[in-house]
Amino acid sequence: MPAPIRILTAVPICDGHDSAINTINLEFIRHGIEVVYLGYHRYAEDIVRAAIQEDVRAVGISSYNGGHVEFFAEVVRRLKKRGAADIKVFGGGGGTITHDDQRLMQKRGVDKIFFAGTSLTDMTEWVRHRYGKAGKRAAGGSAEMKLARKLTAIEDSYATGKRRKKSAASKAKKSPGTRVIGFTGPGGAGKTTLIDELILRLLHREPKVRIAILSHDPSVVGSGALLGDRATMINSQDDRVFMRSMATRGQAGGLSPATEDCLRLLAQSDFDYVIIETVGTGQEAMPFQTKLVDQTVLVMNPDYGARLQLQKIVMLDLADIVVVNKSDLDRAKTAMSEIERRLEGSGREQKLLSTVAKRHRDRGVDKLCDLLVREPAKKGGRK
Ligand code: B12
Repeated sequence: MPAPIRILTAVPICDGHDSAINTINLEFIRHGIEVVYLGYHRYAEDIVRAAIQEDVRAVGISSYNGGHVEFFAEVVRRLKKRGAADIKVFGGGGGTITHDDQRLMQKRGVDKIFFAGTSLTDMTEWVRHRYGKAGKRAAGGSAEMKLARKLTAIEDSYATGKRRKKSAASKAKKSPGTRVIGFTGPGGAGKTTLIDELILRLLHREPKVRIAILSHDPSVVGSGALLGDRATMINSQDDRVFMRSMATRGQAGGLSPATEDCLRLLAQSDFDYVIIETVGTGQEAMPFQTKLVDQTVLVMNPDYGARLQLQKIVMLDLADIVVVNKSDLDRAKTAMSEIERRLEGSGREQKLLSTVAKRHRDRGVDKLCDLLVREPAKKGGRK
């Protein structure tokens, strides 16, 4: 099996027309493509950084509010400047991009523009044909680009069944200054928003901090996946954050077959924090069965049903910290006291916090951040 094609899609700055790209994303993933969706109202630089970190074959831009000739060309120019000219740029914008514009855009390095009336099938076929094989990679590149390519090599070696024998380096322990934090919990609990708020705090607290995020989304029928966490993680689109989105590629339990190797690589790299987020998990999930993870956080929604449900959630026995997010909801107080009683039975010292991650400057998120920051002794002298 060849590894799935990975592309990144986005809508430019000052443009909120996302309905076209949402439709196109779904068609792509139904045909086996993994789409990292960055969202709308995005800067050229955010698109370029994400494309390099995600090591995608191409960037698809959907543009309706004008300025497309300059914007597409700016993305091409910045990719080239960063040594990533092998990442191609294509896109569309029905009633806005003209044929004359297209000619100009192609002169400036844009691969292809699709016009109104093109069928979803034709666009998908074109992408599969044009980007089906990895193009020639430019030699060299930044440390970030090299890391991104190594992650792709690991993922692809699993996808193609050619998983390499673990080298001594891959078995090596993580870097002593790196703290690895695992986040899990059911879908809709607000894990991604909570992590993004934590990243914001870490970036403010530690001016030189470097953070990696390994974020997972489920693969769907036909092996494509919509990797959409970047669209929520606005604060994490920063030069000090290296984010990689992974599809589960058929594995149950919240992570991908390649996760452990990818996590190990990140934990051996020069990051202060590595944050790993599972897909929305079920009651039986125990995703962090690796010594690489230092702390685990279970994020819950107050609406989990009857108290009896809590007895069935395995992670309530295993998590170091349990967070009841969305604690502005009516049921939050009851949830806190029911979960507190449930944790008493685990026989472990666990912390319980309530947060409202969507609220700016939420005190609960501040407290969680305090619990997660490295103690000075563990800093490893990197700064
Ligand atoms: C739907 C729509 C809206 C919706 C958007 C909903 C949403 N969440 O997306 C609403 C009503 C909110 C809206 C608002 C506005 N809109 Co409006 N909108 C449209 C409309 C009618 C359709 C766009 C669309 O989604 N088409 C559906 C897609 C699937 O089809 P398509 O556009 O033909 O695209 C084809 C290809 O281009 C390709 N494609 C498109 N993108 C991509 C990306 C990739 C990667 C690929 C491979 C292919 C591809 O796919 C299709 C294949 O057939 C267009 C008019 C038009 N006919 O284009 C105006 C239009 C884009 N809007 C316009 C304007 C002015 C606005 C507003 C500024 C109005 C206002 N004053 O408030 C706001 C701005 C909103 C914002 N925040 O940016 C203008 C833009 C004019 C310009 N650039 O000069 C247009 C052209 C209408 C017009 N003729 O005046 N809009």
